Amino acid sequence: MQPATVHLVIPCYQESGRIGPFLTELCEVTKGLGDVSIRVVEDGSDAAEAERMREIITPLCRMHAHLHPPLFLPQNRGKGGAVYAGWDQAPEVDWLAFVDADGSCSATEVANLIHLARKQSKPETALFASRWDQTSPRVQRQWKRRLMGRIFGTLVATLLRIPIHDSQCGLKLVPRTAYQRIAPSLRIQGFAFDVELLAALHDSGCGFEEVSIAWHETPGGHVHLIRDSIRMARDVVAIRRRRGQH
Ligand SMILES: Nc1nc2c(ncn2[C@@H]2O[C@H](COP(=O)(O)OP(=O)(O)OP(=O)(O)O)[C@@H](O)[C@H]2O)c(=O)[nH]1
Ligand SMILES: [Mg+2]
Repeated sequence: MQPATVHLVIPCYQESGRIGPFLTELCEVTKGLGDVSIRVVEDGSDAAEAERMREIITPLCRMHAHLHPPLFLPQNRGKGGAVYAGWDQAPEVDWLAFVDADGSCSATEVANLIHLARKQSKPETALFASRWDQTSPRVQRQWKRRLMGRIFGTLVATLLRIPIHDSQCGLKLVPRTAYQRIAPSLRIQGFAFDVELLAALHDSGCGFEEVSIAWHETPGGHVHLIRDSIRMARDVVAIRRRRGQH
């Protein structure tokens, strides 16, 4: 039997300094899996940055047929906007996925989650990588991010009444049919897009599973702990309102 097809998007904003080693490893690790395609979506960085990304990605595309040419968005949309732009390019695969560009979640973890998706016998279940076991030595994060992650996870679970610990981990696999069903309702393009995606999947009857992974924080992150957390908390309240929760 043919393995389920997977399209993996890497959303990037100002990532030329970090993506090279991770993308190289990811291409190597996934080429043996078969029926996995990868696309970098460059989210409206400036022309010099786009050029640097081309210089890194073009030689890798020549070596790996499953690495598609990058998609350059003319304007910055935000992480969610970039993920969705990439997913919309693959309307026929079985699984849509994304992974962060910085390699905090290794290529091996990506391969493990793909294996798990392919073994999945349950109907329509999304796989969300998770750093929920924050005491595990496999999860290396600064204490500030650990704490914020825990507070935000509790906020999401409580306000939306969805039993999740870590909605923000940068690796997820979603059944394509489930995504297409909910795509017209998705509004959030920034860092809280995963929360809206989770809520919409849940409300549409698609299950989800949190899969504990190893995580090694990489310096140079874009998420501003205070400013982005406030924005994201507001987004969670807006999602709750749109769901008609009181
Ligand atoms: N497309 C797009 N991607 C973005 C944007 N900002 C961040 N990203 C991507 O989102 C992913 C996660 O961002 P990071 O910078 O790794 O976030 P972080 O501050 O390290 O936070 P954690 O990884 O959760 O610890 C990376 O692949 C980024 O390139 C944006 O405006 N647009
Ligand atoms: Mg990161």
